Amino acid sequence: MAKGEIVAGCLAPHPPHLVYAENPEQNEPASEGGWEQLRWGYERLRKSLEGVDYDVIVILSPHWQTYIGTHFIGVEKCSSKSVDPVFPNLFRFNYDLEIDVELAKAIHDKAEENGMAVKMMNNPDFRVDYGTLVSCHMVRPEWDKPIVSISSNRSLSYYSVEVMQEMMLELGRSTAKAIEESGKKCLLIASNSLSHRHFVTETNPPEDMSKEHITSHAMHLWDMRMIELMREGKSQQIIDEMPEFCEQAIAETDGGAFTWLLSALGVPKQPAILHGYGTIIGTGNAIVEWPVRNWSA
Ligand code: 2X7
Ligand code: FE2
Repeated sequence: MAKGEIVAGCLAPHPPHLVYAENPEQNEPASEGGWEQLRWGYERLRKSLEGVDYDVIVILSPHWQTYIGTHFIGVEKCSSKSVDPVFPNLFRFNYDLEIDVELAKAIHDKAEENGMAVKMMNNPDFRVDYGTLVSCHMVRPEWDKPIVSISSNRSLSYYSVEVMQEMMLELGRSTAKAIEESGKKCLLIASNSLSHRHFVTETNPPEDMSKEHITSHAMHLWDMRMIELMREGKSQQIIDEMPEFCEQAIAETDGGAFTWLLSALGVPKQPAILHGYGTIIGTGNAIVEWPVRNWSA
């Protein structure tokens, strides 16, 4: 069997506003658009992935929070309605998706072999979190690929950012190894915003772009710093600066997804491609791709 591979890694943020603004048939609320800068960024990412052959999407979302270990959905078909608890006015999304349980179990087993606390989630009534749904929809609205859904172990809240980093670095290595052994071609997604300080009131309508901006200059500076490091291929420096970034920018990287992604990609020195940046209710969001398929061995 040929070795499996990661065809690309993506930073793909999940504010429900993006799906709301797209007006897909799965979502109940209707909008007049909004957040075009980011939606055009997603368009560029989809264009870049057009024609790339892959079998499965592997995604880690900070909105499936687990406190004892990392969990993996172990149910083959998930179908229900997801309502965002904070923005039920924007996101009431009907989904019907397939899980690659075989690959999920392979990553689970590899992580366990390497000393991590892990669990397969076998509840058939489990509601898939909106972070996973939004990022997957924006990257691949056709919903024609199975996914592997990985929880965010809240080791940062329970222990410290350093513990979170160590665990996500190991989970990333285990993910890469399991993928290699599976023979499958995978697209990896870290589903998170960058700076994450948001406004506490909503405009009317929510898509009024005359009110949308970053919450503070400090958040802007942090986002730009992180994006420049990605564009320069300085992944190790990103990992080294992650504790300050998480603390000072209240960054959503606290869920571990970004560290996991960089680790699974082998802490790349190759430059990432920025497809778009924009704010959503004051938070900073970047759509970034690491086109691993184009890198020579
Ligand atoms: O989950 C989110 C987010 N990360 C950022 C902004 C707004 C809503 O939801
Ligand atoms: Fe979020």
